[in-house]
Amino acid sequence: MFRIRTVLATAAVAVVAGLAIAAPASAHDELVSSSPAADEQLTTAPEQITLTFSNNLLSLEENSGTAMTVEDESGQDWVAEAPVVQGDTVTVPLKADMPNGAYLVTWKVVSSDGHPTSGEYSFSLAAAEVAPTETATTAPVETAAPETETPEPVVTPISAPADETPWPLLIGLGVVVLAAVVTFIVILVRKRR
Ligand SMILES: [Cu+2]
Repeated sequence: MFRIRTVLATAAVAVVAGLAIAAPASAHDELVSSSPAADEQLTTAPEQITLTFSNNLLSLEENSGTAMTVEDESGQDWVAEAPVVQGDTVTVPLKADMPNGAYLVTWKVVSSDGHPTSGEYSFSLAAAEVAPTETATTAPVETAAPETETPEPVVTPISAPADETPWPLLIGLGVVVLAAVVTFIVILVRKRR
Protein backbone atom coordinates (compact mmCIF):
# COMPACT_ATOMS: atom_id res chain seq x y z
CA MET A 1 0.00 0.00 0.00
CA PHE A 2 2.80 2.39 0.89
CA ARG A 3 4.60 1.53 -2.35
CA ILE A 4 1.52 2.28 -4.47
CA ARG A 5 1.08 5.62 -2.71
CA THR A 6 4.71 6.63 -3.33
CA VAL A 7 4.46 5.60 -6.98
CA LEU A 8 1.26 7.65 -7.40
CA ALA A 9 2.83 10.60 -5.59
CA THR A 10 5.95 10.61 -7.77
CA ALA A 11 3.77 10.27 -10.87
CA ALA A 12 1.69 13.30 -9.78
CA VAL A 13 4.84 15.31 -9.09
CA ALA A 14 6.23 14.36 -12.52
CA VAL A 15 3.00 15.46 -14.28
CA VAL A 16 2.95 18.82 -12.44
CA ALA A 17 6.65 19.35 -13.19
CA GLY A 18 6.08 18.51 -16.84
CA LEU A 19 3.21 21.01 -17.10
CA ALA A 20 5.31 23.69 -15.38
CA ILE A 21 8.11 23.20 -17.92
CA ALA A 22 5.70 23.13 -20.88
CA ALA A 23 3.77 26.24 -19.75
CA PRO A 24 6.35 28.95 -20.71
CA ALA A 25 6.88 27.36 -24.13
CA SER A 26 3.14 27.42 -25.00
CA ALA A 27 2.74 31.04 -23.89
CA HIS A 28 3.79 32.14 -27.38
CA ASP A 29 0.83 32.12 -29.76
CA GLU A 30 1.46 29.49 -32.41
CA LEU A 31 0.10 29.25 -35.93
CA VAL A 32 -2.71 26.68 -35.74
CA SER A 33 -4.02 26.76 -39.32
CA SER A 34 -3.91 28.82 -42.49
CA SER A 35 -5.86 29.37 -45.70
CA PRO A 36 -4.38 28.51 -48.14
CA ALA A 37 -2.76 25.75 -46.07
CA ALA A 38 0.96 25.03 -46.11
CA ASP A 39 2.05 23.18 -49.28
CA GLU A 40 -1.51 23.41 -50.68
CA GLN A 41 -1.85 23.23 -54.50
CA LEU A 42 -4.52 25.67 -55.62
CA THR A 43 -6.33 25.66 -58.98
CA THR A 44 -7.89 29.10 -58.43
CA ALA A 45 -6.03 32.18 -57.20
CA PRO A 46 -6.70 32.99 -53.52
CA GLU A 47 -8.34 36.35 -52.73
CA GLN A 48 -6.83 36.55 -49.24
CA ILE A 49 -4.58 34.83 -46.73
CA THR A 50 -5.99 33.93 -43.33
CA LEU A 51 -3.78 32.79 -40.45
CA THR A 52 -5.31 31.37 -37.28
CA PHE A 53 -3.27 31.35 -34.06
CA SER A 54 -3.59 29.52 -30.75
CA ASN A 55 -4.56 32.69 -28.86
CA ASN A 56 -5.78 36.25 -29.42
CA LEU A 57 -3.05 38.38 -30.96
CA LEU A 58 -2.19 41.96 -30.15
CA SER A 59 -3.75 44.12 -32.84
CA LEU A 60 -2.12 46.81 -34.97
CA GLU A 61 -3.44 49.57 -32.69
CA GLU A 62 -1.60 48.10 -29.74
CA ASN A 63 1.56 47.10 -31.57
CA SER A 64 2.73 47.71 -35.10
CA GLY A 65 4.69 44.44 -35.25
CA THR A 66 2.16 42.69 -37.52
CA ALA A 67 3.39 42.19 -41.10
CA MET A 68 2.81 39.78 -43.98
CA THR A 69 4.22 39.25 -47.46
CA VAL A 70 3.08 36.82 -50.18
CA GLU A 71 5.89 36.62 -52.73
CA ASP A 72 5.86 34.82 -56.08
CA GLU A 73 8.92 33.12 -57.63
CA SER A 74 10.25 36.44 -58.96
CA GLY A 75 9.99 38.01 -55.51
CA GLN A 76 6.96 40.19 -56.25
CA ASP A 77 4.72 40.81 -53.22
CA TRP A 78 1.00 40.18 -53.90
CA VAL A 79 -0.31 41.61 -50.63
CA ALA A 80 -2.85 44.33 -51.51
CA GLU A 81 -3.44 45.98 -48.13
CA ALA A 82 -2.12 45.94 -44.56
CA PRO A 83 -2.98 42.80 -42.55
CA VAL A 84 -6.01 42.98 -40.24
CA VAL A 85 -5.83 41.38 -36.78
CA GLN A 86 -9.15 40.14 -35.39
CA GLY A 87 -8.96 38.00 -32.25
CA ASP A 88 -6.81 34.99 -33.04
CA THR A 89 -6.77 35.52 -36.85
CA VAL A 90 -4.77 37.72 -39.22
CA THR A 91 -6.23 38.39 -42.68
CA VAL A 92 -4.57 40.06 -45.63
CA PRO A 93 -6.22 40.73 -49.05
CA LEU A 94 -4.29 39.78 -52.20
CA LYS A 95 -3.99 41.47 -55.59
CA ALA A 96 -5.84 39.97 -58.58
CA ASP A 97 -4.26 38.10 -61.56
CA MET A 98 -1.70 36.10 -59.56
CA PRO A 99 0.45 34.06 -61.98
CA ASN A 100 0.85 30.28 -61.66
CA GLY A 101 3.77 29.10 -59.56
CA ALA A 102 5.04 28.84 -56.00
CA TYR A 103 4.31 31.47 -53.34
CA LEU A 104 6.08 32.15 -50.06
CA VAL A 105 4.00 33.54 -47.19
CA THR A 106 6.01 35.25 -44.45
CA TRP A 107 4.24 36.50 -41.35
CA LYS A 108 5.08 38.41 -38.21
CA VAL A 109 2.60 38.84 -35.37
CA VAL A 110 2.66 39.90 -31.75
CA SER A 111 1.64 37.14 -29.34
CA SER A 112 -0.87 37.71 -26.55
CA ASP A 113 2.11 37.67 -24.16
CA GLY A 114 3.64 40.61 -26.03
CA HIS A 115 6.38 38.62 -27.73
CA PRO A 116 6.85 38.92 -31.50
CA THR A 117 6.41 35.64 -33.37
CA SER A 118 7.21 34.98 -37.01
CA GLY A 119 7.18 32.18 -39.53
CA GLU A 120 6.79 31.31 -43.19
CA TYR A 121 5.17 28.67 -45.39
CA SER A 122 4.55 28.15 -49.08
CA PHE A 123 1.69 27.16 -51.37
CA SER A 124 1.42 26.86 -55.15
CA LEU A 125 -1.05 27.99 -57.79
CA ALA A 126 -1.78 26.01 -60.98
CA ALA A 127 -4.86 27.59 -62.52
CA ALA A 128 -6.07 26.35 -65.93
CA GLU A 129 -6.41 29.04 -68.63
CA VAL A 130 -10.16 28.82 -69.28
CA ALA A 131 -11.22 30.72 -72.43
CA PRO A 132 -8.75 29.51 -75.14
CA THR A 133 -8.78 25.81 -74.12
CA GLU A 134 -12.59 25.46 -74.11
CA THR A 135 -13.13 26.80 -77.63
CA ALA A 136 -10.13 24.87 -78.98
CA THR A 137 -11.39 21.52 -77.67
CA THR A 138 -15.06 21.91 -78.68
CA ALA A 139 -14.51 23.29 -82.20
CA PRO A 140 -12.49 20.38 -83.74
CA VAL A 141 -14.81 17.76 -82.19
CA GLU A 142 -17.89 19.33 -83.81
CA THR A 143 -16.34 19.62 -87.28
CA ALA A 144 -14.63 16.22 -87.13
CA ALA A 145 -17.87 14.34 -86.40
CA PRO A 146 -19.88 15.34 -89.54
CA GLU A 147 -16.79 14.93 -91.74
CA THR A 148 -16.37 11.26 -90.89
CA GLU A 149 -20.09 10.47 -90.66
CA THR A 150 -21.44 12.00 -93.92
CA PRO A 151 -18.97 10.72 -96.57
CA GLU A 152 -19.59 7.05 -95.70
CA PRO A 153 -23.31 6.85 -96.66
CA VAL A 154 -22.78 9.22 -99.61
CA VAL A 155 -19.86 7.28 -101.14
CA THR A 156 -21.42 3.81 -101.00
CA PRO A 157 -24.73 4.45 -102.87
CA ILE A 158 -22.93 6.36 -105.64
CA SER A 159 -20.00 3.99 -106.16
CA ALA A 160 -22.07 0.78 -106.06
CA PRO A 161 -24.50 1.61 -108.91
CA ALA A 162 -21.80 3.54 -110.76
CA ASP A 163 -19.65 0.43 -111.01
CA GLU A 164 -22.46 -1.93 -112.04
CA THR A 165 -25.05 -0.07 -114.22
CA PRO A 166 -23.24 2.48 -116.42
CA TRP A 167 -20.87 0.01 -118.08
CA PRO A 168 -23.39 -2.40 -119.65
CA LEU A 169 -25.59 0.62 -120.42
CA LEU A 170 -22.73 2.48 -122.06
CA ILE A 171 -21.64 -0.62 -123.99
CA GLY A 172 -25.24 -1.21 -125.12
CA LEU A 173 -25.61 2.44 -126.09
CA GLY A 174 -22.26 2.32 -127.93
CA VAL A 175 -23.35 -0.79 -129.84
CA VAL A 176 -26.67 0.83 -130.81
CA VAL A 177 -24.91 4.09 -131.91
CA LEU A 178 -22.26 2.07 -133.80
CA ALA A 179 -24.95 -0.01 -135.50
CA ALA A 180 -26.88 3.15 -136.44
CA VAL A 181 -23.74 4.78 -137.87
CA VAL A 182 -22.88 1.59 -139.81
CA THR A 183 -26.38 1.28 -141.28
CA PHE A 184 -26.40 5.03 -142.12
CA ILE A 185 -23.05 4.62 -143.96
CA VAL A 186 -24.28 1.47 -145.71
CA ILE A 187 -27.46 3.31 -146.82
CA LEU A 188 -25.40 6.31 -148.04
CA VAL A 189 -23.00 4.05 -149.98
CA ARG A 190 -25.90 2.13 -151.57
CA LYS A 191 -27.69 5.40 -152.58
CA ARG A 192 -24.49 6.76 -154.20
CA ARG A 193 -24.04 3.54 -156.18
CU1 LIG B 1 6.13 34.60 -25.56
